[in-house]
Amino acid sequence: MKNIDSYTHLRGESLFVDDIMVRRDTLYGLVFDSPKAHGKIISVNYTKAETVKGVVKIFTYKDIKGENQIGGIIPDEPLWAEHEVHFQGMPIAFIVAKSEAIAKQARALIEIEIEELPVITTAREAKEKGSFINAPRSFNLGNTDKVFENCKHVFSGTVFSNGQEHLYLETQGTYAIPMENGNIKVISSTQGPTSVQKIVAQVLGVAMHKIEVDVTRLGGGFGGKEDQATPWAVMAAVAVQYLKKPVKLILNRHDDLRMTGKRHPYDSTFKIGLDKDLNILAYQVEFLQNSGAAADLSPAIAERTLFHATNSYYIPNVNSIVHSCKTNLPPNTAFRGFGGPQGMFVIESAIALAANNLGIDKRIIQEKNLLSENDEFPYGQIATKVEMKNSWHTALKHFNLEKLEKEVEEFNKENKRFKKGLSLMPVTFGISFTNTPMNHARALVHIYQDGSVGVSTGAVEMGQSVNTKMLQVAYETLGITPDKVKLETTNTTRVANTSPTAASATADLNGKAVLKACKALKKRLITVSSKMLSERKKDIKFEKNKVYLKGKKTNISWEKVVKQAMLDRVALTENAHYKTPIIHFNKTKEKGHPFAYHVYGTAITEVSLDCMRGTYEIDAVKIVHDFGKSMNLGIDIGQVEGALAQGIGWMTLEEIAYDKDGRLASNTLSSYKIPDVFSAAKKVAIIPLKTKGNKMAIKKSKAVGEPPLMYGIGAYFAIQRAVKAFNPKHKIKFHSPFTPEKVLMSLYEK
Ligand code: MTE
Ligand code: LUZ
Ligand code: MOS
Repeated sequence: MKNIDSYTHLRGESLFVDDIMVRRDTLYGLVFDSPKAHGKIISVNYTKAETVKGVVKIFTYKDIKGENQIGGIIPDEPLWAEHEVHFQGMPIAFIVAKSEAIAKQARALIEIEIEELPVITTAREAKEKGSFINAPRSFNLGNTDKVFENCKHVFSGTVFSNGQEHLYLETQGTYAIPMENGNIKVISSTQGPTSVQKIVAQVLGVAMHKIEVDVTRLGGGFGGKEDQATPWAVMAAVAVQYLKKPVKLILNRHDDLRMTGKRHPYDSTFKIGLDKDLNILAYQVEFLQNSGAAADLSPAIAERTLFHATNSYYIPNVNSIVHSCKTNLPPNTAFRGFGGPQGMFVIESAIALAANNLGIDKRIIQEKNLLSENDEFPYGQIATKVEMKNSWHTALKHFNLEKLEKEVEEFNKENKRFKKGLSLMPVTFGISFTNTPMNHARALVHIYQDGSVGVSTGAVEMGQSVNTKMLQVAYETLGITPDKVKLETTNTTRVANTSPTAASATADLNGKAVLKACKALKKRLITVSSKMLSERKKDIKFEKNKVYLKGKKTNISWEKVVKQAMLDRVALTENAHYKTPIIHFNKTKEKGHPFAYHVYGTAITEVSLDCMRGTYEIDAVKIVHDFGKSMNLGIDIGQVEGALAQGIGWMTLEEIAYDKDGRLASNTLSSYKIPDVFSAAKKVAIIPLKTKGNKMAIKKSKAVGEPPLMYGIGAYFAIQRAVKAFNPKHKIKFHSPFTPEKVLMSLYEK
């Protein structure tokens, strides 16, 4: 089944926040933000700005009726700065005017005096100065200290991975509308409608039921709208509360790039110990997460880094620790993989260093240590239904790795200016919010009296096609045709208290709720049909809008049954709740069973390097991926392709640069390079791994949104191999992205 949005997308008819019809009295907002990364606000003079014709009001923290607080996990983030600023781009005031152009004019006239304080931009510096968001977390298994002493080989090193801009095509935005009695409707481009509702209520000082949040779809989120869609919605709502007029705020790309957080840069150090047979016996790692100026989702992201610190390997002795370091950058936030990629890059680097120093292929160490059935993760979960080795060996065989390796070797022998490199990247990613209480969802399903169906869930459509999957679950379960089902907008008055659309778990959680609701409705309608036919319930089935008796089509249609149900006064609405069974986690012991299941896969990456220019091409990425039993392979393959491009971009091109004053230097698309058609892999082959699927996944179709991003890590190591083939003296480093500039330096390093 095609993505149900493809028709309107192609015709430009899909609605995003900026496409919503606005009321005639709508006002437009613009954020005034801090020009300095750290300091005390001495004075702000709004007088000149306020006199600009068309400016209605400039809002500051003084206009807040409730709390000036938007922190989700830790209450450490004001909506608008009061007496201090902590990053460049930190919101200070909100200009509301008759048009955005007027608001822009006014913004330029605001005068601010700041007494500057020392600026921290790196995690390492923050750690040295003792600047942290919260206490560190540590996951441990076995006894590393003792085991390192007995290791034949021990290597240690440092790893840096940079941040990443989400670059959703639709920037952050909201449209807030006053209803009657002080109620406000907030249309938002958010992954978390309930968090928007909750924080709006908290800042306005009103009850949550006064705030209705509605989301049609997002022009991409990628984690960037899990928490950071909230402030804009809140600002507009504060203005609506005061002015009683609709207020619209769509960030322009410059404001969005400057004011919002990104993927967290990580500074890490590791020590890895192997025995003579290349078994990894011990692994010690310290992660310094550059959290930015407020917590945002950093503590949860730090936690997931620890969960994925050993990636797809079984290591019996692990000592891992993560510090969330407070710096003067915009608060960094969720980004596809949620700290997992950062953790995996470090273990892959550790293995690459060991292999390099031992003069062997990285693949040998990887293969030797792959996760097996019943292995214990450092967080206590026992790995079951493990598909790691299956995906690895399938990839080796299906794509004939031996031949590929020989070809690369021969190519490198024959060519001087061009070199090729190969790498393998295994991925093991846990599915579930690591915070157990978040793993629940609801669905509200109406069957209308003409037999058509409306489905509401807590899932937000952001391009990942979750609505298509929800529709598939509904029509297949009810036994009707897809055209009978409509997916409604995500709305807090229809489905309340939802978790954000995140953690790749949305289709599982909401889909299971849809399944439950539809099963309950079908049961009632089977009862109605059994009366109509005077036959036993268990002999009746619905299929494609027809009633079947003992496998034979009857002359009774779905519509007829629904009509009869109305006459019999049968409830044609169902509201179902689903919570993931089994999972639990003890944060004191740092042990438990946090994931419903894991997703596995292996990627082979082939690159060609131009050793004169330092430029490279990704020739091919060949993937064997564990989809479980995919319920929509077209959509799922699309997710793998998109995530892969994003992962390769993070590892190779996308270079976030803040200067020492905390100013975003890469603040345009001419200074921040995102993957394009030239940098995309020339060939991408994706083979679904044959498995029995997993019952914890919706229709045994495993979550797919985030795991494939980490295949992109393979690009780093493939390029590294090609560099090494040209310049054996090159001392390998782990500092991503591996931009052509860095590659060129490495090629001619002595
Ligand atoms: N795909 C598209 N097209 N756009 C997006 O914003 N977000 C990703 C992934 N795939 C995203 C996407 C992220 S970060 C997550 S967590 C999942 O989708 C969320 O959706 P799911 O839980 O339905 O997989
Ligand atoms: N968000 C969250 C996430 O709150 N918890 C998670 O575990 C998570 N994982 C991936 C992406 N977003
Ligand atoms: Mo995705 S980082 O869970 O929004």
